[in-house]
Amino acid sequence: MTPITLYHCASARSFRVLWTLQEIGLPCELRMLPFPPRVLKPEYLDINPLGTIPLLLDGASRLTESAAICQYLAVKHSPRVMNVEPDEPGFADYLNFLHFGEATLTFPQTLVLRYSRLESKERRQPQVVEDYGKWFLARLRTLEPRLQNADFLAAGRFTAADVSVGYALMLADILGMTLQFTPAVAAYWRRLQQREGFQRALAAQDAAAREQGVPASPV
Ligand SMILES: N[C@@H](CCC(=O)N[C@@H](CS)C(=O)NCC(=O)O)C(=O)O
Repeated sequence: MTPITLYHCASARSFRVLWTLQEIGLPCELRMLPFPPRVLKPEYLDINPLGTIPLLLDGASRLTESAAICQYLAVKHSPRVMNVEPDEPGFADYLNFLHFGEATLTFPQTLVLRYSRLESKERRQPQVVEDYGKWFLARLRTLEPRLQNADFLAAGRFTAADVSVGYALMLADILGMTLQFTPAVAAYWRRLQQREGFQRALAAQDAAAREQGVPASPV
């Protein structure tokens, strides 16, 4: 059987996929790229014209959206564990938070990252950083009441929805925003980081980055 191949940059959104693979215990060929690949590894555009990561190849299947890939892996390989089935009470919450992680939380973070770190000094935009930082934190706060009453976001267990939202918390940590987390969100982030699957994903990206001569730290 052809192994699953994941194209990944250290601690970028593709970490969601690596984390899911580690939680499920699925082997993959991890191909590390420098960030941004379209500039630092232009031949990657031949494989993925979008130039973005993640890219997951699984036989004839080819996916480029991190939340969709987590859903794909969970439904195929982890029914009733990482995936929540339609007949379970947490199904709607599961899908909602799986997509909330990327579409609602990571979107404003991307603007913060870009205009505080990725752009050249002259093109940085402190107002954008402040406005979209507040936007992110306001949306994140909506999780507080839910996490005061539950350890995880859906179905009373750790699922791919937690990976999706958990990655947004990881990116917020990289961006230095954890002091602004509300108490239950902060405790949730501590809980997620203690998971063996999360630790294994960090170790796997570090080892692969070293072996492949790619930066192991995020931008
Ligand atoms: N919605 C997509 C976004 C993919 C994306 O924009 N990835 C970023 C890294 S976090 C990227 O590859 N940026 C490099 C670029 O746009 O050139 C997902 O969730 O996977």
